[in-house]
Amino acid sequence: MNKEKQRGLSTTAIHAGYHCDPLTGALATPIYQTSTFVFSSTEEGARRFAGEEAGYIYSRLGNPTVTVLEEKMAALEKAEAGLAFASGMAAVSAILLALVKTGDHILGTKGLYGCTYGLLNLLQDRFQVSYSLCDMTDEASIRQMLQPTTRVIYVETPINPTMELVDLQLVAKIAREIGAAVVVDNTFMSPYLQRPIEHGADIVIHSATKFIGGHGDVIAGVAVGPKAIMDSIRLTTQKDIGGILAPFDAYLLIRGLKTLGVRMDRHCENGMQVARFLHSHPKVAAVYYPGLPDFPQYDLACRQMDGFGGLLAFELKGGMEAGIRMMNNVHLCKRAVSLGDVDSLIQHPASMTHSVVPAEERAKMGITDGLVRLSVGIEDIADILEDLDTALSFA
Ligand code: LCS
Repeated sequence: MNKEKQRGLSTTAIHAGYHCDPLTGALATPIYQTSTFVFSSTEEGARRFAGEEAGYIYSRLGNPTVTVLEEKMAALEKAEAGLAFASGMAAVSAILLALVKTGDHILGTKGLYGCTYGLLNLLQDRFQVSYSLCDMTDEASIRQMLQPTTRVIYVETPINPTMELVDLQLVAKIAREIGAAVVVDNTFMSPYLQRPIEHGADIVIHSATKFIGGHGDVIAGVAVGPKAIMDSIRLTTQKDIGGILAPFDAYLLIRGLKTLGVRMDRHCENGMQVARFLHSHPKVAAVYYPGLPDFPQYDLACRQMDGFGGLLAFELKGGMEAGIRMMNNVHLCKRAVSLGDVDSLIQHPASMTHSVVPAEERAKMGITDGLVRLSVGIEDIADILEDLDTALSFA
């Protein structure tokens, strides 16, 4: 590992991957808004295409601004290499398509983001890659669901939106026994709060749209992992499907990453205060936040995560109707999907992010019709609590 890996995460987020422009001294990463790169000779072009010489060719194959982001994310996740994509789903699909072929099996966590669930169904229906979803809180149930053809164990932890956790070391141990790859979607935590590779995961994916960007102004994805695998994906499912990230969007993410540490600390502080407030509110039936001592996997959260984050889900005693009334009466918190922004965002998974999942599957995932998800932003906590308190008076 290089020197960046020894530094603190906030320092790494600011400095990794870029050391000021050698030509101009520019402190901020230049946006290389170019589709192609000029070769100094025909032979040089040929050598680059043959992989005999490093250097840029065409921005679908690599771009200097995007490279800075990829190196930052790899350094933060303690991975060897990274790849940036046009969206989180572009990252998820490029990784899964690179790892499986017809006849293989993917074992996923009991709950998954709605579009990831949609992709698994597409792979099954169109390409005969089967999948099963499994309660990974229990070793026996993981082992029971394995098949001889299981090539990938695909994990969200915390799971969107139920906040259930998965013990990454346990999953990695089982995966090693059967030679399967562990792919972890770390979107809910960011590398500041959880680094799955330290727990044995092979590949980590982010919807960088969320905490990595942090400001709600870019759709993007990142995957990091072993260099050999990332190099091969760059030349196959990334290059040939083509869901690559634009240089300006990479710049926005690089800029967002510079404040990752301070933003995440504040998300954690505010998340904990909102969780406590909801937990003691007479109209709230249940709060799902890993930082509450009565959260069923509180011990695992303390072991695996460096903070509890800004995401939580809750149910009201008045069920779905009360939830709708509450959501219709927030003002500071915005009714919107997405998460991890500086703005607080509230949404209803059953009718929004997970509406593509059939009702009976949603029930198995633990997504009740009354579940509300809140991504707690970094506004002043008194203002967030006041907004929620007022909205709850309508519930
Ligand atoms: N993985 C997770 C855990 C996600 O939450 C999302 C998006 C994705 C992958 C896909 O990333 P995208 O392509 O949107 O960058 N989650 C969303 C959500 O919960 N609300 O809106 C989008």
